[in-house]
Amino acid sequence: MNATEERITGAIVRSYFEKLQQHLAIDVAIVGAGPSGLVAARDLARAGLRVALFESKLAPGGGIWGGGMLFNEIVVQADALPILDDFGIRHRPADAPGLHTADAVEVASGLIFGALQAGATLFNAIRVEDIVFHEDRIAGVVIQWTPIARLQMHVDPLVVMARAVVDGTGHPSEIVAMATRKAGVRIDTPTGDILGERPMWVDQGEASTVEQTRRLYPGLYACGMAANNVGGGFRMGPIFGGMLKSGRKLARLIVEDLRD
Ligand code: 48F
Repeated sequence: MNATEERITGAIVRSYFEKLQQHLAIDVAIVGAGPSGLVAARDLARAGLRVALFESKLAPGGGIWGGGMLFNEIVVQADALPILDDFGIRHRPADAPGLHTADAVEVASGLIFGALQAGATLFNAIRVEDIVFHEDRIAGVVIQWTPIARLQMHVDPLVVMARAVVDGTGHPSEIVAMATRKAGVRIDTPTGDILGERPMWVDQGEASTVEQTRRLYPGLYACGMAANNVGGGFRMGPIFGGMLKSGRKLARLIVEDLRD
């Protein structure tokens, strides 16, 4: 016995469960491994926090891979280039002042690699289907395998507790929606609820994505398009400086909050 086949399976099972066990109670749970969540994960892990990303799809990277309408190039503004440089991702000046392009596949794979190398852990094909609500704070995430959710199998989920939960789910801001609809909390917006994304206006959308990146309720934060949707910002299409800067800002805020 102890054939190679058995050893391979044993190695995977032991190694995966060790990883999972180390992340049952963490500092930061980031829901969605798009550009903003990946940048935040890297900065948070570098600050010494225990960080896990939960991504419902098999491949992390969110909306980066397809560039603009499947032309796999993205645009990044000059002021966000230091973040790409930090990850070692290449870029080129575009034929337009202040704008640069980068290969979408290099950006997606580079952000994923950079986040993991910094010490963040990524659980893919796992969907966050609910939040944990304890004594007026968001205290964790309820997780389930994506295929189980898709097949609508009647299987109870498991829970990961976290000091900070980040909605990085993009346009739908699913996690903040769970907080307002299911927990009935008033979040930090003028109405206490999600304001909803407005049509395209690139400059406004880019600025508001970063502005709206903040703590919305004790234990609950949003970044990227989720933050923009919550705050009623305009959409912006395949330009990514705002997403990258949102991730960096979010990490700074959480590091400050968790230090208290
Ligand atoms: O949308 P997404 O890429 O996040 P982002 O960081 O970046 C937005 C840009 O890609 C792009 C843009 C604006 O025009 O510049 O849209 O805001 O990635 C969100 C990720 O969250 C995952 C989803 O599969 C995607 O990879 N996700 C969504 N809901 C869940 C989830 C969930 N409930 N559980 C786990 N992952």
